[in-house]
Amino acid sequence: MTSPPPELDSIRDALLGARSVLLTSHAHPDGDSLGSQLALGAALRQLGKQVRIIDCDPAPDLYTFLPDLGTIEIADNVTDRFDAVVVLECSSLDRTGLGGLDERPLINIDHHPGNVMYGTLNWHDESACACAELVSELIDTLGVPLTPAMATQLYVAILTDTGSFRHANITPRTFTICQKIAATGINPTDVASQVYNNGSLGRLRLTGMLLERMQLEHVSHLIPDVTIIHGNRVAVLRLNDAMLAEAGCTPDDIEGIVNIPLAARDVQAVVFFKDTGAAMRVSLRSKGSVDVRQVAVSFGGGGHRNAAGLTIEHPSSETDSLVLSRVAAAITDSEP
Ligand SMILES: [Mn+2]
Repeated sequence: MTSPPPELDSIRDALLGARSVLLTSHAHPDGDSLGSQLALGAALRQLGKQVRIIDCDPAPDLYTFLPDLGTIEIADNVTDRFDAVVVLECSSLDRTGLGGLDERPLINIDHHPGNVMYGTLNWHDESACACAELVSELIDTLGVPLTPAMATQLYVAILTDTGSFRHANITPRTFTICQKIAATGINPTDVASQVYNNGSLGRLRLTGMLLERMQLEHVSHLIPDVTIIHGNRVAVLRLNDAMLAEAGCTPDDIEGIVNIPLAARDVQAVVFFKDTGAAMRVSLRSKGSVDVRQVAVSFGGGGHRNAAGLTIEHPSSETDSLVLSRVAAAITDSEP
């Protein structure tokens, strides 16, 4: 276990001294952003703070079961004044998609590589498996005991951000926090069932369609000067609105499907192209030391080494090929 970072005390003092607090997180919320905001919000409310949570996008339907999800407001802009603003899970302020945050006292709490330290106070810890790990320590430091609702929120964040305890950055701290979560009496099996066994039939149909049409690329085909045949290292999934309609799905139903091809031993990386009409959203996943974050960053995106994303404003077959060749290069680079 590492000792508490000095930032934690400053952040605690800033929050204890504030009467009104705004919490926000990134666009296209995920389990970690939602769980982290809701649990910290609940803790601050217990301390008598006036708390508002404002995100620019609504939560995916999957998370409807999260306690107090309805307290999150959706807006593009913040006009009211707050004594403190906490930005969770964002490597830069523009990730919030929220205007009007610029001149406020900002507390930046994040675990993404490449955080640009935009806050007045910054707590950036890449070793955390989820932002919720940091939030959980903050709640502890604030002296607020975990309620079952907060425990559920934090558990969903950790469960989803670690891909059900499979990804990197799972440390003794992760299990210490999960021990505290389980000690509140919540049933982790029930929570996991809500997250993973609660999808629509449309999602199941869509999964079948995506896998049926999956392309498997040979690294040697993607990088002309590589002569060794590396096998089916890159799995490529492509989604468009017509497929969503045919399967009877909403874009919410896609969450998590990108990880499925990693189940095959040969596959080292997944590229998921989502044609959203105007821009192309691309999700990248990889195994081990294959760094797809660098690929995402080269297109103005970001994320983690094994899970990253980017948006291509003017998609074309050339940009698609460029993404694939850079992913192939990331695989080649990862090999000794
Ligand atoms: Mn996260």
